[in-house]
Amino acid sequence: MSRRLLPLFFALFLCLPLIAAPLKIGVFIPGQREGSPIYDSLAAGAERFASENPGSSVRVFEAGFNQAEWQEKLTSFVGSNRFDVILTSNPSLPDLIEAIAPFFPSQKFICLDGYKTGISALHTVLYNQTEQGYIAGYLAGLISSSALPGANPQKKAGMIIGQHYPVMDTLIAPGFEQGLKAVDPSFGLDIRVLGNWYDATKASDLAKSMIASGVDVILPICGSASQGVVKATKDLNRYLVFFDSDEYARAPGTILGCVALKQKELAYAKLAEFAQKATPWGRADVVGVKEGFIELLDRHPSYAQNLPQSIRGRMSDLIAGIASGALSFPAPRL
Ligand code: RBF
Repeated sequence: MSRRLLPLFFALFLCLPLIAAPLKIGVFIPGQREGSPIYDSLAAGAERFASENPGSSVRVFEAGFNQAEWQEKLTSFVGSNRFDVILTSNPSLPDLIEAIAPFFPSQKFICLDGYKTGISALHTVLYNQTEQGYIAGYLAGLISSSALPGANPQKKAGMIIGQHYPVMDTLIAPGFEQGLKAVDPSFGLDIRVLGNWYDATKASDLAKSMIASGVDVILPICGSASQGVVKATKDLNRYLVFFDSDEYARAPGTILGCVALKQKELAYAKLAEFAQKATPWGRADVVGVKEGFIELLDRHPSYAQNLPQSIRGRMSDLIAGIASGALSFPAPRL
């Protein structure tokens, strides 16, 4: 080696321990990627990580809608492949992971949208969905109380949910209701349960029936079935607020606000942390607006075009209050 190259060689050698080894990533989707942005963004975050880290690979497995099969499918996904880490997302996954972890002692798991402490093979990150629900509820309350053409004087908002689950019943729905009542304590919340995460026809019927009873703003949390809610609400000239991702383009003028989770960014960040061997195993974290993982998408042209300045101003004040800590929602524990 020439003398001129020697310093470069030593510099590279010293840097080597800092360069993370390529990762084999398994992404377990408890449902389907299509139509559920929370899952699609999870996989997209892993794919971005792999594309930026040469030698890394991602395998995405969709376990489908039959929840009774998830345990077995997770077991065979873990058993049939040698992944450095399994990345997943769902509040019901930590319990399934806890049950199978003892059979795969070297397997590590990262679960977003879940919460469990004390499992040394598992790190979870939950979104503060009381906060997310509150932001969506406050916006829904302002829309319903406004002079917009689809709003009526009745103080009624709705949710169409895939099923009941603890995060829904103790964080999201109470947060949404609190947000509505912060606008006007007389607001009532009508919650309808679909019973699955894909039946768009039934979801459309539920939306129509809610609208007939006086609901003028709906928050759908029902996976790909939300297509039916969008159609019914658009046809009947009422309004939607959305969770999880940027949905404005699906029905401009009907979808008036989106309170997004930065799931792709969180998936990417957690894989980068894993690659640096810095994952806090056994720990359950909670993230929200302050940490940058919950965001009201208020810079989209649709938002400014369809909402009056009076509503946008009150929403900016709310977000500023949460960001400064003036308004805070206790970090939930499940
Ligand atoms: N959300 C979806 O968007 N699509 C789904 O298929 C889906 N399936 C779920 C299954 C179970 C058992 C549970 C507990 C939640 C599910 N969610 C689903 C809701 C998801 O975890 C999250 O609460 C919402 O996306 C709101 O952020």
